[in-house]
Amino acid sequence: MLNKKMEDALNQQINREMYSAYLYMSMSNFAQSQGLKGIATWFMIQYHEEMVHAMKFLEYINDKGGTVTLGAIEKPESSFKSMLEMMEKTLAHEQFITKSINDLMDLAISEKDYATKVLLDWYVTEQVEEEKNAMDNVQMLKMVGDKPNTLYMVDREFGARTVTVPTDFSKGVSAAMGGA
Ligand code: OFO
Repeated sequence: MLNKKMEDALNQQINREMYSAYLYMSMSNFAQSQGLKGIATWFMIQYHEEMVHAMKFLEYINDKGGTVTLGAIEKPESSFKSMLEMMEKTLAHEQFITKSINDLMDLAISEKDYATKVLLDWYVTEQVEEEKNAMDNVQMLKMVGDKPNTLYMVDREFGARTVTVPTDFSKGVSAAMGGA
């Protein structure tokens, strides 16, 4: 059983993960509109990662006999001054998500909800990677300069990213991730 406080907080986090997916879908679309197909690919893969984050919480609530409550997803920004600004906003968003996961962890500990704490350990580790990726991207864009001709060169590098997470949740996200 999940207590109500924990259940509400996990449901709120599903919404935040879905917003993350929506935000990165929007960023991908913006990159596409600027002719930067590689950056668009990078953000679509990020979208898939966020869907996994959301689905893992959803599946966990169901596994614990709780109730999943889906809320409205906020409208994401759809236009950016530059690719650098978009990446800086990605980093700021990931820092916000890290804080949100840490708050959930504080709650799990104070509620002595050890099962949820084990689930959250996965997200704590994941957020280290999420922030690192965003920081690396910001640094790269600062180094090469945020001009169309140099962006064209790094665009291929962004486009080399491949999907490493499941994209088919029809049999559940845990099954798709091999029980992880
Ligand atoms: Fe990008 O980590 Fe989930 O939201």
